[in-house]
Amino acid sequence: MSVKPTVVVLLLAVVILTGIFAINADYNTSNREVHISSMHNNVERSSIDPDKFLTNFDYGRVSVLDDGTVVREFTITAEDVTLEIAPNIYFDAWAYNGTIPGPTLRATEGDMVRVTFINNGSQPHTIHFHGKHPADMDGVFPMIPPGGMFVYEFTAEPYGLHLYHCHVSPVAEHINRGLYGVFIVDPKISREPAKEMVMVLNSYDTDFDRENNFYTVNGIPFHYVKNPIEVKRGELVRIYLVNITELDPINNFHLHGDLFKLYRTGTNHVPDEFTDMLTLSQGERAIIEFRYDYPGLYMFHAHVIEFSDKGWMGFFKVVEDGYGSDDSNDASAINSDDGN
Ligand SMILES: [Cu+2]
Repeated sequence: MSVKPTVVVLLLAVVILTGIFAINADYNTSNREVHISSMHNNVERSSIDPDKFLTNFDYGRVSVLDDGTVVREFTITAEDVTLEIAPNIYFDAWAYNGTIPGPTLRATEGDMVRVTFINNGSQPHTIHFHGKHPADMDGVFPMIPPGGMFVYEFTAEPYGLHLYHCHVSPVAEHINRGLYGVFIVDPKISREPAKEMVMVLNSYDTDFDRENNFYTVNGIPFHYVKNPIEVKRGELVRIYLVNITELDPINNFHLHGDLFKLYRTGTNHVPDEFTDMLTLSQGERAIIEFRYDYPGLYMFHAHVIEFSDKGWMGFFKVVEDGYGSDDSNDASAINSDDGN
């Protein structure tokens, strides 16, 4: 007599649980083969802010030693943080200073750089800087445990566009989780004044199956499609471009409507190439410079179409005003006299 209600309850439980698993499976499938639309709303609640990151340079707390050496002190904290990396996609990140990418550190060649690293995360981490420095400042050893601290100190050299990232194994996961940033060393002989910006090409494998689900510039897919970057016709634009994409062997950058001067690793005042296509492997970076001659909306994107379909795409909005271009934006300057 009492069996019938029990069977009903069991059947109901089976139906409900099947529904839950079906929803989960559905979510996982769509997450793995994600195609978010570039027409989606902006991410509103994330601490990732590509507009702020684009032109935000951290020059550190500055002091000068008796011998005239400029000291630049930075503090970087690693932490576990859940970030909204695309509309309604939340990612359990490990991040420097709570965001992806970490802050863009900037010094001039010859400066003393002192970075206090505090690990508030749940995993051991380090900061490995690209550039010249002693072995004990290389950020491979020692690993800094949760709750630990370490001070990295070295002379900023050579001038160029470098990067930093965690070097704890498995390094691919520590990078995929978000532990990287840009390190710019300016030459003592300044570059020409320009509208400067930083672009980090990255990716997220959000389900940890070693296939990337999202590709971005500066942390949020399609951000600069929805929020085009405004530049003036004729003004010199300089981009510090870094590729930290994991799991795919290459990434690239294609500019529409113009060509750019290419300075590989930013370690020379003379451009290496005049082109509209740049392919970078993991950890590679370059400075590019260009001026638009015509107003309008111009796309920039990965020429790997899978990457641009999954978020690596943006627009420059070129507006009238400020036209004063000399004719330095042509190929004739390439490999001419050494301006170094
Ligand atoms: Cu790490």
